[in-house]
Amino acid sequence: MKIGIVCYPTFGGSGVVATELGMALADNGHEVHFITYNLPVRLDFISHNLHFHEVMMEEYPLFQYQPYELALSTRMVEVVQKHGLEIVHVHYAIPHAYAAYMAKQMLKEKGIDIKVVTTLHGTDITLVGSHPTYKTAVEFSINNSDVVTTVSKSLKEDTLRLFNITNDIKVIHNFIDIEKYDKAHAKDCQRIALAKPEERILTHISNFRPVKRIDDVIKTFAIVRKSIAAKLLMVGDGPERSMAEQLVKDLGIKNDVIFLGNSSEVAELLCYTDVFLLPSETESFGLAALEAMAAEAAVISTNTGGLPEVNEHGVTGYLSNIGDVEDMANNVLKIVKDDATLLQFKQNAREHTKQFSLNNILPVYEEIYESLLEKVN
Ligand code: GMT
Repeated sequence: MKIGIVCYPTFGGSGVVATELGMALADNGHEVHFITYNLPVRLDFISHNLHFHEVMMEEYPLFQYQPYELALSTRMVEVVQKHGLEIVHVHYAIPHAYAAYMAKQMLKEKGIDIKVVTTLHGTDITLVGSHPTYKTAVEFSINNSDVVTTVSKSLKEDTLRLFNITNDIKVIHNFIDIEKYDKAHAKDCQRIALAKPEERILTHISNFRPVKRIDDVIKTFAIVRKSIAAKLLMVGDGPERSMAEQLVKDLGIKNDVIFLGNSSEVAELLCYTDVFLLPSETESFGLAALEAMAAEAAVISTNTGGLPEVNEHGVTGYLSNIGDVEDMANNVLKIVKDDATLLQFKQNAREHTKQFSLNNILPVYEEIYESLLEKVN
């Protein structure tokens, strides 16, 4: 099949899922075309099956805001026509689903019936999409996509609760290529470079936005640090980073917290991790937690959104109420109290990820594309 993928090419989860999906589809023999404003950060190869088309913006003094949707839909029309794409799969509704709808209408005038699959990822529904500024357009583009998917049951419920949805919504959980994490494990994991043998390693990875509650990561670690020797790895960057660095200083734990910035070597960094912290305010799925679990890390998270679908309480880690840093710290201590308990949680976490393996989820997307094309023929 010839498939276009539209996503944010950054470190955010929706871009990661879209990129991993595109690479897996190309690996499976499909022709995949990424249509984005930059090369996606996780795109680690370009093959004869994998293509990248940059969305170019034209500056003009009249524009206070650049009309990105126009540039994107124009580029989609060009790429679909030039390469004979059959499907465009957009990740994150804003503005991608809207731009895809416009492209579909423009192509219809040229006698081309392009099918649009929209995958909703989270904040495009919960924090941003349902805001009155965007709600009407988001609702319209969801209802006018050929297929709509959400990355968790919880996000489907949120979508139905927040919008007037007339379209069917399929739940397709996010996935990971588990083997990638095997390879990282097989390499010599140089744990000693970051922590002493007796120290436990806690990790947080995100885009450091307020929704991630970075201060709770640090407060949880500060409580844990009072009882045991440990290091905290902070991976990522974003608006809350300077607040986080200041809080670390204020709490007197500067020597035990390492800020590593953005990294595309996530599997390699996670191979050090004992416990992954994700105390988010809301999380439609929590891909970062799943990646950590694949690398054999236990997960301490909040119990919001789709997190209970990923992190099994008392098995792969623990779930706490939002903001309950005492509970989160106690849960960390329960897990790391001895090597045998820690090992059990780590093994459970790894085992649990198998149901989210790429090999299980990829055929589900392929079936959706195939059924859309059967409707055309
Ligand atoms: O919140 C992020 O880290 C980025 C955001 C995105 O759209 O890039 O993530 C959302 O999509 C991810 C992939 O489906 C999910 O794993 C995240 O839970 C979701 N974030 C939120 O719902 C806050």
